[in-house]
Amino acid sequence: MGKERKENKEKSVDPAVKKLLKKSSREGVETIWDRSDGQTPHCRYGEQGLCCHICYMGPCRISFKGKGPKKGVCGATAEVIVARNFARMIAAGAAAHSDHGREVAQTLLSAAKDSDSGYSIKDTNKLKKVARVLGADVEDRPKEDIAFEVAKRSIENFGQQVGEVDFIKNAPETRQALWRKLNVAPRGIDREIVETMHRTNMGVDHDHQNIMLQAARTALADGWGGSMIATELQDILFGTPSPLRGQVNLGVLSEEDVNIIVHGHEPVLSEMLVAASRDKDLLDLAKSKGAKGINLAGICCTANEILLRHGLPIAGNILQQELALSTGAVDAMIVDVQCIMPSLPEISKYYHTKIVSTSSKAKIVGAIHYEFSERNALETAKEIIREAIENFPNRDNVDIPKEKMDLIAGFSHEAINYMLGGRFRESYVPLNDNVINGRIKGVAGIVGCCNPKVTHDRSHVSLVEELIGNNILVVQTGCSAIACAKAGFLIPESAEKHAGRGLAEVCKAVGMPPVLHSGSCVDNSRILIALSEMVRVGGLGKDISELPVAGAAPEWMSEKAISIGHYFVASGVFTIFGVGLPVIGSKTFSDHIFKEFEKIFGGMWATEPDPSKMAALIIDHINEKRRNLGIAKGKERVLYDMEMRRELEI
Ligand code: NFS
Repeated sequence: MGKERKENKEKSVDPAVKKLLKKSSREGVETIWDRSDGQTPHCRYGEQGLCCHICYMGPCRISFKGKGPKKGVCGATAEVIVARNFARMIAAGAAAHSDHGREVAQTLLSAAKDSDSGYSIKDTNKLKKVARVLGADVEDRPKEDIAFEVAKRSIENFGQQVGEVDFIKNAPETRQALWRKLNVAPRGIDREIVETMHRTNMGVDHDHQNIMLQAARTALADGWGGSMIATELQDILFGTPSPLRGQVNLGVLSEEDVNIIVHGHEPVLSEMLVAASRDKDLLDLAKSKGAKGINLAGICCTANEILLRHGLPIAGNILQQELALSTGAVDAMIVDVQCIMPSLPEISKYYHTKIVSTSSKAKIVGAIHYEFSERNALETAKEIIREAIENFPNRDNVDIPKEKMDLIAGFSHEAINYMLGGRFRESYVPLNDNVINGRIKGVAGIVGCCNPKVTHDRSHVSLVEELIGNNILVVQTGCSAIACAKAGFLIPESAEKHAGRGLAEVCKAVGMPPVLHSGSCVDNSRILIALSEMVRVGGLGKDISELPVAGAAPEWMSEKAISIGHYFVASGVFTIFGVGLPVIGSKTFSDHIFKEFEKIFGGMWATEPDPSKMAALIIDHINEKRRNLGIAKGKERVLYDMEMRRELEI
């Protein structure tokens, strides 16, 4: 792989990336692809999950070749080593998502308590809906009181020692019953993460199956806990997304405006930057420096957040963060937490960009630090934007690629409900009906990162193209959504061009694209709720595991993706990861999560690096679920009569 990768592998399918890679190379700027090449061949023990550095009697490795060691120094077998490593990835991923959720809950608490906090409650309907799930009284109470209780109860979900995380009540009854039977219903978010870290210490849990049950409880504490708290409470604070138009790719940067990129994950920061970027004094200051205005664009999941709620442009996904600087047109890149490369200040030395860190949890040597909190949010946001404006005249060596693409985003669970059922009878019934009649064969959640070990964006784009061509409706989040948006799949016209006949008919009737952008990675919780709603509406079985659905992360790299994968599997979804999985070093462990898991959870893991084979696995799985439901034979094309049209009309 290493040799092939260095010499033949295309680095990206995105022309904007290719152009800027040439520019970077000409200018002697080292990028992630250079460093990735420098790491090849990757350590095989690490790639297969067979390296153990949990204690210092090692590090140990397991080798199945010749006389190499078959056990760690302590006696740990391959399956124990792999299980501990995998569970720790899940705990780390769950911690990242959940800490994000905690910040949001604390922001909601400030908004409820303190009218000067700079944050307020934007979506009262959502507030009431969430409050009801949490068992809070909503009648005749000021919204601040309800919000206070929602925030407090959400914060308690983190430290709770017994009981159950509240939002698992959003899952179908049968699924909740299974979790209780297996003893994996999460008690408290922090508790499950801590217990996984304890159990995977040297000398504690030595049963790979038992470790994976706790890992499931931890992942569920993420998907149905921390991530869901992040999504639901962000909707309350910043508004529930509904479909809107936007633009994507590095061509959204402007020669005439002050370009500010906001990069990271938490909208608590980006929402304030959006507000500050519209400040009249700052706009005047920008003009006084020779700029036309202020252009705020995003990278990574923060990009998805500001797109979904404000229609602001996305400059790119994770692998484009360094290249954005290479355009020479970014006056400041403002970062908070997660997926931020430590190389940014180094690259900024070649250009004029200021890298601004804002979280006490995430400082970078070489960046300017502006501490950001709910208390000083707007003022800090304005100061940072002022830095960017002052930097505008220092631009030099500007070369912005022309590539940019339109997209529609904002398909929250609520928006899908409304879009399909209309204002007066919001419902998933039309979706289920179209799945039952075979126009839509099934639904696939295609999510996750990009990874320089494989061609950037290629697997996302080719997998999604094949799925929609086979009448599978695709729901997306994270960097995968950005990849497919750049390829032009997220506009309604793409139904005509790329979707199969049945799916195209539905898209046309509703006016939606065949690929629905649902948000950032914490918004994968929206997909969990959508799946639960499909079960609740009826006709497709009693549990998520019976639905003709699947999930995939074709270019994953982050521990967060592993946590997402595991909570989808533990929720009953067949989930495939591309690139590779650090588990294949143990056949016993791989068989457990690739095969035996289906009998335990009704969902299982798979790994397949080839996007076309991945598509085939998803299509086969969906067809099998359709056969089990007795809906395998989709009706031949039926011309719409008036009643069917009404059903599909908004
Ligand atoms: Ni998700 Fe968002 Fe992208 Fe991967 Fe990183 S930005 S939280 S982890 S790389 S999809």
